[in-house]
Amino acid sequence: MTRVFSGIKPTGHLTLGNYLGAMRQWAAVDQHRSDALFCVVDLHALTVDHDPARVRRLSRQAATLLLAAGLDPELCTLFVQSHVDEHARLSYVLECVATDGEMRRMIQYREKAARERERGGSVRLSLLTYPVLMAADILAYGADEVPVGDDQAQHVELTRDLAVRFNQRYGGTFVVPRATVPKVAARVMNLQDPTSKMGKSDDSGPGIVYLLDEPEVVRKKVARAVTDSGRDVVYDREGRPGVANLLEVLAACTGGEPGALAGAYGSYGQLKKDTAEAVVEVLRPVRARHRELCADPGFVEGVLRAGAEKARAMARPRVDAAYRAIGLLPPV
Ligand code: AQP
Repeated sequence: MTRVFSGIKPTGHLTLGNYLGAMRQWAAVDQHRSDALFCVVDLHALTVDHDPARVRRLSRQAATLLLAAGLDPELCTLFVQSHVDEHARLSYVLECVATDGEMRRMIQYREKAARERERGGSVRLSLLTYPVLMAADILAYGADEVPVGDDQAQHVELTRDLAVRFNQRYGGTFVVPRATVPKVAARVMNLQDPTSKMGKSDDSGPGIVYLLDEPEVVRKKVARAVTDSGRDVVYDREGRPGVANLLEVLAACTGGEPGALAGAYGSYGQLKKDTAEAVVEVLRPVRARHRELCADPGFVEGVLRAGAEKARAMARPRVDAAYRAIGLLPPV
């Protein structure tokens, strides 16, 4: 059976981008057709300036929202990365296979490092090595597929390179995974700056729809979305990124196709209204289930405990094999 692994980083409140680009697909498709593992990758949240209490809170919230979005612990394994030591163990070994040039070429590193510097901060070494830890997350489980939004495709490509290189040098240890990117909403853009991705750790609040936003807040954010200078509704990602983003969100929420939807609108106003309502409807059941789960924190904890145990048992043999293959003496 195909094994699928994917993760979500507790660096902020989860967004519509996380939902449409990843979580929805995990719940509706991936967990049903594969042996699937989903992880709150909290170690990755330490790669930028962070508040410890907030990371803990967001980690619990992300796990709760994943369940609210439809992940079923009977069908998949849901756990927190730092609860399974194998991720950090394997990451070090993979650092001995990766090169610093590869790390410095990663687009996300360059963008995030530039942002840190602009804010006058320093860049953590872990931000540079982040893709290696991500490779460890995936390779520890022998995952065949990694469903991600297209912003993460480059990291999965690096994971493939590291797996191939390790296997060639030290013997076949890792499965070489591939990224699977959704056909719609692979990159939901910021409503205030439609040339940038809607990212949960961005500062621009009004441009980001959070999964837990009240319906009125969603309506306001969509109503204020930046559109383009023209008046007619056409689907043109390059020339009209703001309208294209709204059409893509509407299409992702209603099952339509952005180009075809464009023809149905004569004005931006109606497009915004319909997009806002479609988003509110898509998020309604997630918010309702999230409320129920918050009333039963013991359930979420139980899921995470069982998930970590299962994940540990799955990862340990392969990580032990990698340690042996690369030349480390097994414990006596
Ligand atoms: N805007 C987006 N559109 C489509 N997919 C997205 N994803 C994230 N943003 C969008 C997908 O959600 C999954 C989990 O993402 P992540 O939390 O691991 O990290 P990220 O890609 O770095 O997401 P953010 O929200 O932008 O976080 P920050 O701001 O902290 O960097 C992934 O599959 C991702 O592709």
